[in-house]
Amino acid sequence: MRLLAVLILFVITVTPAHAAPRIVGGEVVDDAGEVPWMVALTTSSGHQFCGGALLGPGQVVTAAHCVDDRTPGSITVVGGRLDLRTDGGSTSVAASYELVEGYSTPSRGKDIALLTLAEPMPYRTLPVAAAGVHMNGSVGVVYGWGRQAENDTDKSPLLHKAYVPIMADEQCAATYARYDAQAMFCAGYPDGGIDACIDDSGGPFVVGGRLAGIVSWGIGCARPNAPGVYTRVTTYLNAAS
Ligand code: 4AZ
Repeated sequence: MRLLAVLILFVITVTPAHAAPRIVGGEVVDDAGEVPWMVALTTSSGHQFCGGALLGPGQVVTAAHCVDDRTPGSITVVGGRLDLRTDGGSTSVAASYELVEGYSTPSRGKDIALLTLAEPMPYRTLPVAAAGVHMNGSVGVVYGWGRQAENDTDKSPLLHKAYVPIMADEQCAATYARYDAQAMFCAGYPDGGIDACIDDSGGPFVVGGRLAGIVSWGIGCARPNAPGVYTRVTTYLNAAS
């Protein structure tokens, strides 16, 4: 009887990360009203390569590394569409984008870009977190259409989300020599299992309904002691007052 109980517990605790590996270890977002500001960045042929969020009707925030080797006109932004197999919502090419002066690679920080859309979108925008908001230990929600496992080249056409706690700076610095607490924060579990992954980059990390982070980098996906690294948005953007 005791063995059975242990086995059942084992199955319950071990199953989610393996049987439902989305984002990695997340779940499908099925209420569009939860994420009106979520956008996908795609090529002109519709291949999704990053996420982003609407900050204004004609303004999208994403990661610098999502766009810096592309021309604005080659980036099609898709809004109002959870299932990328459909043609719901609306699309616009980027008219231009801005990077932070001195951006080079994600692990050196400044991994944020603002895109201006050729056609504004009619969706509710995502407010930016206030500077100085208490972050450590807060659980955020990360959204994306990226890989569901590190070595899984398959990705879902459905938007996924995962709940991940923000880690203390010291913990993150112990893993990543390049960690810069002004430019970044880490989120994840010591045992891994739940994380953002390839093609989730640029997507929003939301704390209390506000944009606090942008999927930026990490070592692999959902590995133990290798949390996801996010751009610390409050360093680069001001909350509207
Ligand atoms: C990437 O290569 C990437 N686990 C995104 C997120 C993370 C790692 C890599 C975080 O786009």
